[in-house]
Amino acid sequence: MSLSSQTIRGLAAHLDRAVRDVRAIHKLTDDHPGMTVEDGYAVQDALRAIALARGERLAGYKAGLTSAAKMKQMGVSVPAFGYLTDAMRRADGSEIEVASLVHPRIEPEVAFVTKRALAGRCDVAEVIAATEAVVPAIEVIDSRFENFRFDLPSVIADDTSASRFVTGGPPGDPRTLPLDALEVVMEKNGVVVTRGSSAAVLGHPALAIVALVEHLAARGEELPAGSVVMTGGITEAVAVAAGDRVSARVEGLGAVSFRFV
Ligand code: OOG
Ligand code: MG
Repeated sequence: MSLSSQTIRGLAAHLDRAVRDVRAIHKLTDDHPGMTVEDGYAVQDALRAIALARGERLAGYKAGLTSAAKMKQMGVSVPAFGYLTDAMRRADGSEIEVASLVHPRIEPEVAFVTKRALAGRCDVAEVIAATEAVVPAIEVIDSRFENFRFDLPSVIADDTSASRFVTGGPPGDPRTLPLDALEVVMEKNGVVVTRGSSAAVLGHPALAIVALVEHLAARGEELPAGSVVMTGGITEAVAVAAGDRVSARVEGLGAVSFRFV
């Protein structure tokens, strides 16, 4: 850790203001070149504390940069984790206002909903046993940094670009689905924009949860029952604008769709 606790709180407030003002800022390492990944998570924790103090509730967590397509697109080569609050959630079929976002992009994901807490070291079988359902999802990411450019400490501080998430259905049973081989198709205005397989996420999306739980354990936290976990973009993310209708279909799982206005 290289930053003082005062600087960490200041950077979290700076990021929170950027979200509220819908304004892009310099990536944090421009002003704090010695910032580490640990500093990034400390800023993220402070940002989460601001959101919770405002009355937002923790809805779950996200793993990001878990597929080769995403790592290549963003120039970052290790996964990163973030939190999700109820204020980021939008219903399937709803409308999302582009004016509330800086430069939104969408990515298709498989989301897990947990029914039992997970803590410490676990494996894929334990993740599946603790999972209530898997659902098709689209994450709307919106980096607070200019030109959607960042490095690992900066994107971690920025809650890994989390901004909105939408889950669809019907919910699938993780015990019977081939979770490591689900075909995924994402469309924008009726045209296929990306396609891929859930295998793109670390070979098996439950492995993103194994890594998340290990990350939480190292910080003295667990993954609570009832969490939504976004396991990471299966394909590269795609920019969206007002008027776009978007959807993602996951083989064996159904679909999720909504509109940007
Ligand atoms: C960072 C967040 C990545 C994912 O699913 O890979 C992410 C970003 O690309 O802005 O959410
Ligand atoms: Mg994502």
